[in-house]
Amino acid sequence: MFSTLDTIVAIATPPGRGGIGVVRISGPDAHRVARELTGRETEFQPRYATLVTVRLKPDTTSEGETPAVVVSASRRTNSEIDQAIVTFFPTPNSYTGDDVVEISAHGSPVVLTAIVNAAVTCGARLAEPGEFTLRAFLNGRLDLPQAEAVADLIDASTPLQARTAFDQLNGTLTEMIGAIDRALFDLIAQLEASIDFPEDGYHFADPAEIGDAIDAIRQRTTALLCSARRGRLIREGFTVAIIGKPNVGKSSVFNALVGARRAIVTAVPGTTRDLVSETVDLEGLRVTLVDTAGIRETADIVESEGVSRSVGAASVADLVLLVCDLSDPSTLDGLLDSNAIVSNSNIGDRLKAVPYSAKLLFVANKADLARTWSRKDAVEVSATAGSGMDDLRRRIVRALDVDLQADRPAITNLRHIALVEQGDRALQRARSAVLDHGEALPEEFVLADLQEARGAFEEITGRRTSDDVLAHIFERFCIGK
Ligand SMILES: Nc1nc2c(ncn2[C@@H]2O[C@H](COP(=O)(O)OP(=O)(O)OP(=O)(O)O)[C@@H](O)[C@H]2O)c(=O)[nH]1
Ligand SMILES: [Mg+2]
Repeated sequence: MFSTLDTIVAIATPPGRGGIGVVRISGPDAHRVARELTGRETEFQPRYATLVTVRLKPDTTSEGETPAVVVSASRRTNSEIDQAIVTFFPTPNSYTGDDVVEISAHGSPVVLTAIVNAAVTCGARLAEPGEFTLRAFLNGRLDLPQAEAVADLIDASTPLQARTAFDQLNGTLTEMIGAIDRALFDLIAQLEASIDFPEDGYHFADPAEIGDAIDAIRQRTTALLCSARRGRLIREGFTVAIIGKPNVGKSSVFNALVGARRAIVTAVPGTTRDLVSETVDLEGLRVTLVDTAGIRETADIVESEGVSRSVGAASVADLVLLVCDLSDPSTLDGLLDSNAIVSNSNIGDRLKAVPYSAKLLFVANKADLARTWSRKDAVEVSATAGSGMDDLRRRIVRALDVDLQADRPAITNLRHIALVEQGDRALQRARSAVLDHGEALPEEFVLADLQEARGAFEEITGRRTSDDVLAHIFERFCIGK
């Protein structure tokens, strides 16, 4: 599956049109393919921008025709695709570690596809998604967290996400895991010596010393795990569901937060039937807003399904915005009992089904109309006039309770978090084995736990990762990355 022996090609820039588009070729034949594509007699100078004319191979200008040995002047002109800049990065100093050629042509999908097809005719193979980065990993140019950081950096939708991904690409996490691994290695070596050479006095590996050493390693794992929740939220973002009775202005609040007329707004109660979601950047946090159907008892089966979906969306959200209408006190009815959304009314019952582990933010909309009620804990806004929206954004971020000023977390990815937890549990077991046995240190037991911990950390960096895990990680990438 993971062959690195052939030469791969793909468009590395996003689909669509632009000033420049880049075709990337990587592998042992990259340089030859580039020379054939450009009809160049001499070698490309490494890491120099060289202006070239890219052309189709003569025998590919018209399909099925006998390849012409002598190319006429007009045929040669016909076969020219574009003027481009070629940059050649010889192995090992390239992105993938193989020979890499990047052809920067004009950013037209037609031109770029023609260049890719021409490269295939010259012997290159179309790259699989993530295959360039996979090669970088297999060639030791990046470790696994760094390869994963490439995908995160490309996917980032807020500056904070981009910075945390860049830290990981720079090796912050790699360095922390490396330090843990080195400490574990020393400890394991000491215990193994104690088992293997008891007569040399190693036998008396001091339990207190071993215990202290494990504690020191656990300090590092605990620190990593402490920042993990914040890291995961920065990377994956939050879901905020907008809930309330029909016609209170949920879709209007949603549109105002998104900054576009994304959801349909009408004066007819029951306008929204399905969930509508959109991702926005709120003070650096990636937030997926979900607009929902107004909650009421209804005989309409479409609306009723919509109401069920609203309840479902509220139950999985990190934060629920409960929207009510300041001009209509009945929009509060049955929704709130002191601070929680609980009541005996039918509507309240539907909402009672929502496990409100999620936080709740109370939004009083239509502040531009005559006020019929007020609540201290409500954020007053007018979605149509735009008043109070900045305050609402701030309150949402505050309610999500992420400290944006704190240091950027080193660990953000669920796979890494699970493995650090696994390593930490093994360390805890090793620690209790040391404690439980006092002076008679059960080296074998402690050793087995420490080895398991080490295995988990090596799985993070990719030193011990199965093909399945790799395939899963690189599936996330798109072609050309
Ligand atoms: N005056 C005023 N009218 C508003 C405001 N927000 C929404 N409206 C009006 O209220 C009506 C309902 O707005 P929507 O945003 O569709 O309400 P909704 O809660 O999504 O309604 P459903 O989807 O039917 O549950 C529309 O006529 C809006 O123009 C506001 O802040 N002030
Ligand atoms: Mg609506």
